[in-house]
Amino acid sequence: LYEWQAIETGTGNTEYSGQVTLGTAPSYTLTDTGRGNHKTYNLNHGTSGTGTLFSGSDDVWGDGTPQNAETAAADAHYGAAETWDYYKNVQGRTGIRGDGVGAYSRVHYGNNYVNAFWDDSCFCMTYGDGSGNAAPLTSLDVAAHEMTHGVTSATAGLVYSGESGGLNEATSDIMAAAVEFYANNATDKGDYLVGEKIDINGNGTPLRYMDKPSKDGASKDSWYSGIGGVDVHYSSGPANHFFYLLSEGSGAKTINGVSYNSPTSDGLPVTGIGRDKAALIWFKALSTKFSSTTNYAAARTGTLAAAGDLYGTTSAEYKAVADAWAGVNVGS
Ligand code: ASN
Ligand code: ZN
Repeated sequence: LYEWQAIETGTGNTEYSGQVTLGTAPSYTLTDTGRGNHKTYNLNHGTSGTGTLFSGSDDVWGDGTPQNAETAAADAHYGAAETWDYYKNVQGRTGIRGDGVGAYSRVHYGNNYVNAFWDDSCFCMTYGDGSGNAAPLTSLDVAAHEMTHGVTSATAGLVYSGESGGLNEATSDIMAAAVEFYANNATDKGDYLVGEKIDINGNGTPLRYMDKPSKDGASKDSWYSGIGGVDVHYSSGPANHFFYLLSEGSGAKTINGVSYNSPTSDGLPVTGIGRDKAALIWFKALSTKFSSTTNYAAARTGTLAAAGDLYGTTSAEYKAVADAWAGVNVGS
């Protein structure tokens, strides 16, 4: 009869995702009335409070350059909207807590701040402007990564240290890839790279690679006893690798112009089931099987249970989950 839709009247000239439409409120603020009133604020180099809600005399935001203060806001607002839409339309979850309530974003945090972060206490995410205040950390995958930390807190609550910390980080990378493919943005196409747009290394390389995590020089490709002692942004590697293998399978492949090669630790091939099914399995495991202390062995059990619920225990999907975990040295 009637489908309620987000109202998108704004035009965002983003730095990383080209020209996009934005959800705004009349005459005019960055308040996404179709998505839980998610708002975007300008910290203007401050480090506390909410700063100032972005407002303007027209409904055009940013000019695509970091010199224009609205540009980072347009990127952040767009990233929040795509993440909202992904969780709502694909995973059936409305809002980070599943209660329909929007979070908020803060951009232009501090000076030369080369990071972005989610904070449960403000239910908000924050973005630095990067090195020289010139490379904001506001790309779509970073936005989805940070907001997913909020989703993880509201669901499994994976403790942010040891193996559960690696799984927490991997969950953010996995869902960031899922959101990026879902958004299908012509300027920032879906990939299994993390942070490829923000040039955080200054040489064009991404922050992380999901097909072969060790390509970043620090992440682990496979589980080993003692991986719990590694920084969570690197102990995430086996789970990111698992997700790539489950989605795309082992071996060489080019997707949206990016070449991947994903060898398994056991040398056995994995046949992928596609990223849409893989993300459904991961999110179902996160939201109904994992707990705060889930480790790699338990993540295997939980994702197998999720695959069994979704596709049956005799399905090709169930077998692929087992094969992909074996490919990163988890399981029997
Ligand atoms: N950007 C980092 C992350 O989301 C912030 C942190 O260390 N938690 O992982
Ligand atoms: Zn993170």
